[in-house]
Amino acid sequence: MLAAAVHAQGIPNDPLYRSSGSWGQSYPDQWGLQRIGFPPTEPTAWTLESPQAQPVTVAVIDSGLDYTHPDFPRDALWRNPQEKLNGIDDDRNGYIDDVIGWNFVEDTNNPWDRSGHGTLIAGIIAAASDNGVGIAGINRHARIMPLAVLNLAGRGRSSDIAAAIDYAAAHGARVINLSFGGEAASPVEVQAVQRALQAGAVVVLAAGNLGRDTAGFGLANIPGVLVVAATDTEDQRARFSNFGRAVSISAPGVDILGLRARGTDLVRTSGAAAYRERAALVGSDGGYYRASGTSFAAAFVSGVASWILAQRPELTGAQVTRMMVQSARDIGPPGVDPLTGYGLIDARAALAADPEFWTTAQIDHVELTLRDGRPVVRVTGTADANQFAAAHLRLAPVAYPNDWIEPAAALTQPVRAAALAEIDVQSLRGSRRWIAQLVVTHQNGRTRETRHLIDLGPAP
Ligand SMILES: [Ca+2]
Ligand SMILES: [Ca+2]
Ligand SMILES: [Ca+2]
Repeated sequence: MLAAAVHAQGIPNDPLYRSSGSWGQSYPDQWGLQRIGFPPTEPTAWTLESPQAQPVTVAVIDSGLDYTHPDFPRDALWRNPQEKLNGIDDDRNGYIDDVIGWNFVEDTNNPWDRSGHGTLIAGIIAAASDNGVGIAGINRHARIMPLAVLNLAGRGRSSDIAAAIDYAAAHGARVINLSFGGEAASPVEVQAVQRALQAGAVVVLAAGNLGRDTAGFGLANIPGVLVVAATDTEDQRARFSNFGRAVSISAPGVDILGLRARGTDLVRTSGAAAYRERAALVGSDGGYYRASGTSFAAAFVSGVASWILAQRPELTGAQVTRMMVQSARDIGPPGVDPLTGYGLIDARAALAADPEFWTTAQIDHVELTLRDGRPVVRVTGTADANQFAAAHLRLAPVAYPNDWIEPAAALTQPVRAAALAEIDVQSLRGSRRWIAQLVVTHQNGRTRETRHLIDLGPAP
């Protein structure tokens, strides 16, 4: 009864969840978890949990998992119900004795984590919560399916990655976490991700840590993939985080605390310069570890996706993806922006979101062209919603960003990847540089905006 009362209260008792400054920093040790809707004070998202919550399988396609970690619950490890440890491929899936997953790197049934990367991710999602030990994970209903594809250097063969994605989808993973950026993806990987999406999985992809635009990246540009950028404690895009039109959403990715796989020192292994050995270890027994990267931002999104599916198993992967994206809290440049996407993931808002609701405000490009021999600025993009009411395009001089003009008529019909407006250049005298703001209004009154710079170049 006591445990039930504690859960009803919703605030876990894990010491590193409640502490701050354990490595001399000014913020809570699990600041990221707290920032996305799970703070240690009411209202916290955990209090919204359904008493009928169901287990949810989450494939962590990564470096493996230390499944013996004392703060990783035994029942948070996925089990293959059709496989026995007997030297026989009982379920005839091509993998002998794959009782808890598979190690594609070593071609064994032991997805042990040698680098520590995958264990950090798994712990963010599913570390034991409210057990009085260490950290709290997001979702105590998550069942982690560890599929090892990354070697010590963090690299994986595309054939292994594709096979692991197929394995995850075939064995009922409702969430697939891919924390390896994936700038150059082979067609086999792209096709495997497309199959997983068609099978109804939520596919979460780290944007990557090169500080680059993800335009042209193989996996990031597959429609339906959730691409996650990393933010810092000020809700700013982390400097290392990749960015671009493909970014869907943001989540904390700086100084993130997780489980340390036994014997690992991830930052050292990844070759960071000026790293003092064991400096990232946390806890008297070194059982915890802190690291930065979009990998861990992706883990937060996977954790929230699985947490929503635990409460509402009837939802499709596309619905869960939409609920998280559409309910994200706007950060960075106003509206949808290429640095942070729709904004910071918000677990409470995502669970409460209407699974059908969506609005899109997107400016693809701006060009100077001629219409009936007169110079015009053509603004192309998408203004749409599941229940579209109207869209407005407004302009303000860069030097006077509050002096909005509305040089074109409001849109009363949705526009998809077509001209939103053609603005007579005559109406843009007075400034060569303008901020264009597209605001889409849903029939429920909610709005979505995005902005784009219009540069007319030097004065003629
Ligand atoms: Ca098998
Ligand atoms: Ca714990
Ligand atoms: Ca924004």
